[in-house]
Parts: sequence; C-alpha cells; structure tokens
Amino acid sequence: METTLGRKPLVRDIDAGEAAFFDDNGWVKLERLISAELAGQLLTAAKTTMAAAPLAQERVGLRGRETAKRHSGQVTDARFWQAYHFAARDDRTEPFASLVFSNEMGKAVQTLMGRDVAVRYHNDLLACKMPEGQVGGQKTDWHQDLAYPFDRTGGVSIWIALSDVPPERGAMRFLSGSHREGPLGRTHEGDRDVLEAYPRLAARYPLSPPLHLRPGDATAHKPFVCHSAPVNSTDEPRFAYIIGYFPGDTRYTAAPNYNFDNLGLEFGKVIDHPNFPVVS
Ligand SMILES: O=C(O)CCC(=O)C(=O)O
Repeated sequence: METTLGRKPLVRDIDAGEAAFFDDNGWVKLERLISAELAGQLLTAAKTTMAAAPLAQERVGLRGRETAKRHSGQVTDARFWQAYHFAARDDRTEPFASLVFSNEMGKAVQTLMGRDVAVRYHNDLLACKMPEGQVGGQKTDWHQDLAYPFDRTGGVSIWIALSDVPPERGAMRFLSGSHREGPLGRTHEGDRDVLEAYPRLAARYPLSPPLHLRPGDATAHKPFVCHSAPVNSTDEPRFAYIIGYFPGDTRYTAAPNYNFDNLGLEFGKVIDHPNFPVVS
C-alpha cells in the first residue's frame, strides 16, 4: 500500500539492546519508532475520524470490550479514554492501514517477540485520554491484557504517541518484570485493580520512570506486564494509537470475546482468519 510518505520505511528496526530490555522488563520505550511526520499524519486522521464519529451513549469499560463491536464506527467512552476501534482493519483509513499491516511493523514486532514465528495482527485502537474530569478522562487502572482467547502469551502491544505525551498527559507506567508473574486475573473488571489485589507486586517490581513520548515515540509491552496510566492533568487530549499483534502459532481457546466470536474459529486450532492477517 502506498502512503503519502511514498516508499520511505514506515517503521524503523528494533535494535538488540531494545529487544533485550523488552525481554527483561516486559516493556520498552522505542524512540522515533515512526517518524514525527507520519505521527502528524496519523494525528490529523485520528482527529478527523473521531470528530466525525458519534459518541456512543453507553459507557464501555474494559469489561465492555465484549460490546465494542456494536460501537464500530462510533467513539466509545471507555472511562480512561475515548476509544475508536479498527480505523485500520475495518475502515482502511490511511495512513493507519499502511502502518499496521506493513512488513516493517511486522519485522519490528517479530524482533520483540523473539521467536521465529509469523506475526499476526490482533487489533487497532485510537485511545484518546481526555483531560481529567471530561468523558474518557479517568486514570487507567493497573491491569494486564488478559481478555483474549489465546492459548499462549507472547503478544506485543505497540502504543504510539501521536501528540506530545509528557508524563502528566497520561503516559503509561509499568511494573518492570511483572510479566513473569503470569496471569493475575481479570482484576480490572472487579472493584480492585491488579495492584490492589496483589499489593506485594509494588515491592517486588520497580515502577518504570515517568516517560515523555514525543510524536512518533512508542512503547511496546507484553500482555502480562502490569501497566497503568495516570489521569491527563493537562488541558490537551492525549492521542495514542495502540496496535496489538500475537504469535502466528497461537491456538484458539474459544473463550468468549467480541473480536473472535462467530468467526468459525475452532477450539484448539491455530487462529487463521482474514481478520487476523499475518503481517510478517
Ligand atoms: O493508554 C493507556 O492509558 C493504557 C493502554 C493499555 O492499557 C494498553 O495498551 O494495553
């Protein structure tokens, strides 16, 4: 696919130091993963897309991911951000689609996965954390990314700053190394977040430093690393684009999930469906 950026690489390579840091800590900051120019184009497209879409009346928290499909084409109130799903997969909006399905992104993710397996697209999401007090302006609770019908871990989430994201605009924090705990439950869907449910985590794993992400900077994280984000205490929205990938040999557990139900996937078989294309 061509973009207005022509044939320039859309995503830079991941170096060995970054891959090793990711493996140890469960997250890594990737400066200038994409160019500031591409981030600017994505920001313009994000603003246009979200301004044109109605705000769904129903609030959709993490629990509400199951209902997110009904909100396709709408902005949803996910409490800790305003969300717009699948700008790349369903709308094929550029330059989202070119970036998400690019071989270069696939290669970068494969380096982070550290396995010689195909990389499959999982999802893409615009996550606009609004200033505190507005719809979608709450803090992101401490959680792991657990709600998927995968028989294995090994996925990678790429979180790209489209606008300037200093710590006080809601940059993510991680408990470095906490991915080694394994699954700690879907605690963010109860009354307590994962840190409240497992207070020992705070003593066991160092809190990542406050991050300042400039447009085009990104973080990558593993599904089991505990992560959160503070409220956006500035008066500008925080625009992030989150893209998920999973290992191509992942088998289907048939756990209910709006994004996988009713696709004809078979329990125990490799997830192989046009909604989850191999990108590398
Ligand atoms: O952007 C945030 O506030 C949190 C993002 C997150 O939880 C994720 O990408 O898994």
